Amino acid sequence: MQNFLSVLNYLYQPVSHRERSGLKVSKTRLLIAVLAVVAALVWVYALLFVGVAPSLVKTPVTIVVPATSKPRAQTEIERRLAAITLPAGFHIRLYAADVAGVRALSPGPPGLVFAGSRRHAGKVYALVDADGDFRAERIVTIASGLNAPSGVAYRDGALYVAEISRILRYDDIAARLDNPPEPVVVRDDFPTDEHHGRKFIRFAPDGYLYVPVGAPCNVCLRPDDQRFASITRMRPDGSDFSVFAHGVRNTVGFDWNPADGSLWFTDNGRDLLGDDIPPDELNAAHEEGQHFGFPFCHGRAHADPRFGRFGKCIDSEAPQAELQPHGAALGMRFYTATQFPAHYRGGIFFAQHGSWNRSVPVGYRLSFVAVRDGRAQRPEVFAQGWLRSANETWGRPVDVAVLGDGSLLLSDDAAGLVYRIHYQR
Ligand SMILES: [Ca+2]
Ligand SMILES: [Ca+2]
Repeated sequence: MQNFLSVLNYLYQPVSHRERSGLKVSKTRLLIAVLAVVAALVWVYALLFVGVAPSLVKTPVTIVVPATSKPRAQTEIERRLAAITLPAGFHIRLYAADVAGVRALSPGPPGLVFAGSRRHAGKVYALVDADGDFRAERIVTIASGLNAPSGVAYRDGALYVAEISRILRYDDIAARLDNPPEPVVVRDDFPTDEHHGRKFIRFAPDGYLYVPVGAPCNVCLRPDDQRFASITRMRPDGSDFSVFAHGVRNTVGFDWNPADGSLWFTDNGRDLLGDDIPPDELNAAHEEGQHFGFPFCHGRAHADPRFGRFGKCIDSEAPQAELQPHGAALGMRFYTATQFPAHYRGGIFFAQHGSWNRSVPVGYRLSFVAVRDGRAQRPEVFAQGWLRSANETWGRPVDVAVLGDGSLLLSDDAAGLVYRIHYQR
């Protein structure tokens, strides 16, 4: 600090004084000192106000995917899928290939599944299985050039698409796959922040469209706009907008419990507290206005080291289940069909996209948690094998959907593939 003050003093002296002061500071040393000060200020700012700091431990996971348009590559994918482990009686097959960056899934009329995509793809797809063999023979691009159109929700003939700051609607879409209409802008006033800005959307049983707004940071407090770190909802035409749930860092998957109508959602835990805290969460909201803890409290009882003094864990809704830290729990669905054995009915399948900053990678799998009497039971791994070693994966599960026959679809944005899981003993 003394050196820093000396340098400042030197800089503010007239040149003639510098020459007289005898303080010898080479240009290189001065530059290093100034850079060090700037770096320190950025660090302090990041810690205090944004809540980010460089990760101390990081193992990059390489994604190795064969080009899927070649028949030989599809044979290779089938071979890899044969190595995915599942409970006895379950099978996983390729449902759709060449679906670049595929994210959320929303089944439409029979034989039609709509899909959003991540930023670089910018596309909305229709996966067409016209012949009913549970393999989409045609991938139609309904829209392209959109801003991270991650979320899609089909309802009453129309497809709703969520960009980062807009909700769009494509009317009569099933009949116009090859001639899609210009979209109607339902709302265009969501925050434009890209950090946690990608939106998973769905229609609730009550007909409202639910739209989350993630925290625009790793961890931060944004009292200036109560929409941040929330789940909002609106009528399909965009009216009657309100915040439904507070204190939600970043949910990328939710569904309603058919048993009691409660809203269940995954939430990704904050980063940079180490490999094993805090957990990701599975939450249940039973009424409007509940607070789920972020950024004060993570999991059931992890007070945030910086924001914990602004709110207590006991004053927020505890998660139904704590999930693997850094596993990145994303899309989830209640299993409401009957094809799968009784153990799975009424429970939740959820995708774990996989860690990006853990010393040993975790996730890259599909998990399940039974729900009994409105309570989540212990989570269990359902399908795994995409992560082939400590630093190589060939896929990253994103979203799940239940097809009309009771089988399960699973999207994979890294591989650009959609899989189908069915049960047959
Ligand atoms: Ca087909
Ligand atoms: Ca929470």
